Amino acid sequence: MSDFDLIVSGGTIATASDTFQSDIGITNGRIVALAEGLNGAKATINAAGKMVLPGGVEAHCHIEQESAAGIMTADDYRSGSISAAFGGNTTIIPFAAQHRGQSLRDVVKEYHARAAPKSVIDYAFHLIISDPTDQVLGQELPALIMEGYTSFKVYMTYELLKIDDRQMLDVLSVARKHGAMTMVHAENNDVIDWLAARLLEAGNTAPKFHAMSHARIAESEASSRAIQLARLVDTPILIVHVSTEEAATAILSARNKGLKIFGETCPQYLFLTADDLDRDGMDGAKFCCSPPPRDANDQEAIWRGLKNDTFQVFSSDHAPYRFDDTGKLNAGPNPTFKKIANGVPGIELRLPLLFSEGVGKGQITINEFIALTSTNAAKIYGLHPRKGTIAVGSDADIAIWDTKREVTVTHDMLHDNMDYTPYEGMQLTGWPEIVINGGRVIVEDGDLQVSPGSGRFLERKPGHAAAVPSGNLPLELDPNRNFGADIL
Ligand code: DUC
Ligand code: ZN
Ligand code: ZN
Repeated sequence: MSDFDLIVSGGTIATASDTFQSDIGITNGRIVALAEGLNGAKATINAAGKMVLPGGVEAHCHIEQESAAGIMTADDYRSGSISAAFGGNTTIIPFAAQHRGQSLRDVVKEYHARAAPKSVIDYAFHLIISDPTDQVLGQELPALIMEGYTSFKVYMTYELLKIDDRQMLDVLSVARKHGAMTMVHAENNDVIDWLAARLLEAGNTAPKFHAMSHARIAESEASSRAIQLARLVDTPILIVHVSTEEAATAILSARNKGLKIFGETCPQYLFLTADDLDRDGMDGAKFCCSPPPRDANDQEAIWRGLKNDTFQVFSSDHAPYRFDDTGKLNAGPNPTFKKIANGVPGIELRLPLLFSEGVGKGQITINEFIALTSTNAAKIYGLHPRKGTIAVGSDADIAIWDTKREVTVTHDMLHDNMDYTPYEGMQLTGWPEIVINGGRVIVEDGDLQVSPGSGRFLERKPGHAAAVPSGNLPLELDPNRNFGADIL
């Protein structure tokens, strides 16, 4: 009789903290042994000469989600999860997005119906709260947190999604009371609208003006404000998709005061700039996302932030809108920058981009890479240690990488349902070749090995947000930190 269902033998394992040689013994979807010289399995994968890493946890992606303007993403749970899997991911946490007037409970039900028959990898949902009514704040949200929907995103911009500061305080206090994590899209809506109105009045309609209207001040002001609101309520927040040096500095300085402020950034802020929005004709629309890509100085600051613990999470913010009338050009072939669907794809390239340009070029270590792309997200969103590491007892979620493989990125090689990639032509070194989720080999030999619907929904427990380590100093060092907490 075999001891194990599967052994991964001979590889070099790396986690967020260690790099070591070991075989991995897998039974019933979990890692049950880490030792050299394991044998006795129904199947063995020889990983000699390869790096064996925890599968990626993609914690910010928009899949089968309608935008507030009613545009559906190009990827559904089938293509989105398959593309994620080919990119070395074993868990996705997309959004179940509430639009105004909708019951959160109904939204969650709908997203389960979308994901369950189609996802090929494990998944959880963050909620998007755009309508924090008394019913939502008093009943639906607390009940959903208790049922395991323990993270949600709020928007400080987008006319149809944004909440005001008072509503933000309400949401944060529910998060505090029930132990949930709040993700914040931090951009000042009035600044953006004011600038956009003036640009349009002057006839400046091209995609590049999207970047101008989303001024960096809009992001840094809103980030600082969100930090102060979180400080007032005394609850953690995570500021998503940070693009500027100023916003990164605000996060790091809050962390250095011991506040539980977390930061996320994305490939578009390392590898694209505002100049990409100024490509010929409407091509710049392919690069319109919010916040927009910035400049070389910001790119450097974002790299620094990945190294110095400003950012704990590196996500794709995969928001796939095709370059046609179903997506980017939904409002016609020549829309003003205000009418271009916001978002860029990146779910399959997130890990190869950061591996090649970060680990390969000495910007970050392999262990930092794993922390940023898997372990920290699993911790912050309540999935660790089941997800995000290679350890006895964890799910067997593993990506086996050929760290020497050279790849020239073309859209054709990707598995999403898009018609372009912003990273076309980039030369990358290192690629995930075999991907295992819950002990199932899901990608091997360039092929998908499992059926849609075989991914599992991941239940989470509330309270994890309070347990996540905070910034660099002990909490007591900020004397004002608890202001307001006692009245909530
Ligand atoms: N901005 C968001 O806030 N969400 C999706 C994509 C984008 O560009
Ligand atoms: Zn956002
Ligand atoms: Zn997003």
